[in-house]
Amino acid sequence: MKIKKLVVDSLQEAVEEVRALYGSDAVILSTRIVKQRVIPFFPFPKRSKLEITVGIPDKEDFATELKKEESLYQEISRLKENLKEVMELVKKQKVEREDVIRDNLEGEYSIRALHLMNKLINRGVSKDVAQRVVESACGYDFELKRLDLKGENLESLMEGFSKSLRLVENFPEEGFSIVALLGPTGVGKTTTIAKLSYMLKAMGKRVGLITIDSYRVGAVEQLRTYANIMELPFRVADTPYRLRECIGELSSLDVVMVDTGGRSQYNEVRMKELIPFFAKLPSLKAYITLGANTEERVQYEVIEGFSVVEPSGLIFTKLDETGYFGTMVNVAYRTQLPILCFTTGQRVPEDLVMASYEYLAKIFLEAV
Ligand SMILES: Nc1nc2c(ncn2[C@@H]2O[C@H](COP(=O)(O)OP(=O)(O)OP(=O)(O)O)[C@@H](O)[C@H]2O)c(=O)[nH]1
Ligand SMILES: [Mg+2]
Repeated sequence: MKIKKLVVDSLQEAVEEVRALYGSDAVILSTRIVKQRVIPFFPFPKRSKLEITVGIPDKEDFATELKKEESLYQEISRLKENLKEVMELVKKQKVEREDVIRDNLEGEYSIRALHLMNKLINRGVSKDVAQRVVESACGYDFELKRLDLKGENLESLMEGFSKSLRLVENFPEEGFSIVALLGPTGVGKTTTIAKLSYMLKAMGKRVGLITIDSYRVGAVEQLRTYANIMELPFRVADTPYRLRECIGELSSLDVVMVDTGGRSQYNEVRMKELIPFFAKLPSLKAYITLGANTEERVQYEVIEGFSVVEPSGLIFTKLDETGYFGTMVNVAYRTQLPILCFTTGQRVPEDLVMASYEYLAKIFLEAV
């Protein structure tokens, strides 16, 4: 922008002159009253005039601006092109993966069966597990001379899962049971206990809550709040002895849910702390709680770490935070631990789904 100064008689004149001289883009930046000699070189008389400072936008400014914008657009379209290439690559890789399976197994399975296998693989199920699941839903088709799915995708997947994965069948158990949730920090143990307690109460079961988590600030209050809302008896047990006392106090109920503090599987001391709490506790069902969005390798480490207490099964939380449900299938298949339930969001009590082969099949077929 160029700056010019003009001396005029009035503001009205200034506006007109600026417009006439520099066009409509020019702007008056400031004004100042100055005294000017009426006759040049004679000190007197003097009269008041208006000095104005005018800003005139450079023609080049606009051009540079335009150029900048143009290069920005070019950059965006270049990025778009790159993104397109990446997407193409991903698609190609998928097809290549499919081809690998086709090459290896084409002679053995029908196209339908291979297609279902690929659906599983693309959502993170390992090849060997996917093959095992689909194979167990297949029968030999003499016409095709290949293994073919016995039913439609949904029924086949349900059958395949039912033959390869275990689910907890009798929850809650008949009579008195203690249900403890163990797992890493923040996976959703306390929230899941609240959801399960609500469900059990709605089923007409008498439920009590105990927390042994006096480690984290606010942990006791978190569970106490849920207990108050649901009007359930609540106890805090900070020692293994006190836990047994609390269980004794609540033994006339059907289910006692025990919440534990989250801990890292790498912290051996914190892991071993769990042993005296749960060792030789009759009617105990301990469930390892895993985030479905956690890397598969880490999930095995978590299971190994928390197996200081004999696990009765697995709970998968935060299904709403991943699209790769295959990890859960791999973990449940390889450990052969039964799945109790899934959680699908933060809402208590809504976001809880008890494990079923139908639900598992549906999430892979995007039918939920
Ligand atoms: N998106 C999502 N968030 C969840 C789910 N379940 C629990 N959360 C959230 O995860 C956070 C931790 O939940 P908590 O229940 O306190 O987890 P925790 O395992 O008891 O945590 P610690 O006791 O500290 O180990 C909270 O913000 C929950 O609302 C779920 O299924 N999906
Ligand atoms: Mg907790």
